[in-house]
Amino acid sequence: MNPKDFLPNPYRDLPAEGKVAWKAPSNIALVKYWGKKANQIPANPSISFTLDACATTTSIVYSRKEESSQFSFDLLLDGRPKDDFKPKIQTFFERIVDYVPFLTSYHFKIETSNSFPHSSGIASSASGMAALALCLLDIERKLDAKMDDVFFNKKASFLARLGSGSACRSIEGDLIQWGIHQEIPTSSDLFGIKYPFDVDSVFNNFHDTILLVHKGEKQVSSTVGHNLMHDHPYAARRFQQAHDNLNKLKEVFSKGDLESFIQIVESEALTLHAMMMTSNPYFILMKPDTLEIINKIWVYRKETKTPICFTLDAGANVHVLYPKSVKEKAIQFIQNELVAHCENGHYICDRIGKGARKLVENTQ
Ligand code: 2P0
Repeated sequence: MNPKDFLPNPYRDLPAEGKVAWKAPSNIALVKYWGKKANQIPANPSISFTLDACATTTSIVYSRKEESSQFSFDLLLDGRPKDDFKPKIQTFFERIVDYVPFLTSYHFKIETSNSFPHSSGIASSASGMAALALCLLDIERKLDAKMDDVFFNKKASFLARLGSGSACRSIEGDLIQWGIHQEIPTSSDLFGIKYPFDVDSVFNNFHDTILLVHKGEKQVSSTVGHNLMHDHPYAARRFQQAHDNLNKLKEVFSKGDLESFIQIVESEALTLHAMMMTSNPYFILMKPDTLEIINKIWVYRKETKTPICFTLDAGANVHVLYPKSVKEKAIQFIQNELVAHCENGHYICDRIGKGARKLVENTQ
């Protein structure tokens, strides 16, 4: 497909008003997206587990306004105006208006809230942009009765990507791949797809316990980090490595090979942070407690042979991944040894999820 396929036919009758609401989950990448080209095109393919508990709920009440090229919207986070988020939404609207041209015909009241605590260091951009994209596309679906679920999910992912790259992996569950890969014929740079190959049942019920090591704002945003991959001395090799790791995962997933899964996932996490440490300017997002946790996981795994591993996002928090079959042991270990490294002892128990869901029937 190409971007033109997402341009709608001219609208006939725009309703006067309406309401939509969606809940979209966050996701955690196994093979990481780090580096991008123009128009939110990823420099390398990635794959992620869709999460369940960490999610954003967004509702939009829309009402007709005078036609003009200006956007008009209010933004509320947890019921309070959140004006510092507005520039990001404005930029998002500018990027997607060609694909959802009704944006200039309405005033939107956007209300949003996250299931995870404020400033937890968990990025809300993936779930937030996914929920917003789904609400907007749902408004368009009311105008185009022919839009089926397959196209709806593709276009929602396409729009979400233009808000935040990783958001395109937060529409569906439970294993989502994004970015062209030679061995995955249906893969696309424009939207995420459900992983199309066999996946052993050991991966069906994976858990992700997120250890909140550092809850403050990070010193370098992901968008800045992505841009530092331009002219990065190791960029070309890193992008190739992501392709190679996706190749290796095909057999790992089909065979349920947890040992190789752990090796690839942990290597991806450390490579992501190695890219940050070797960019110009260089930076470090891990904290001493991040490293303590990693070392303890390694020791525990060696001593007990429990298939438990870590991955990292662009921050200091640690995602501890393990299959459901070892849940009791893993939680015990986390509580006994790892929680002490979390800020105020805080952590979030999450697991693989099935994707976004609609909350309120469109009332127009
Ligand atoms: C990922 N991350 O694959 C990687 C790994 C963080 C670490 O994608 O600039 O918020 O909005 O496209 O998607 C975070 O970057 O960046 C990210 P933008 P995004 O999940």
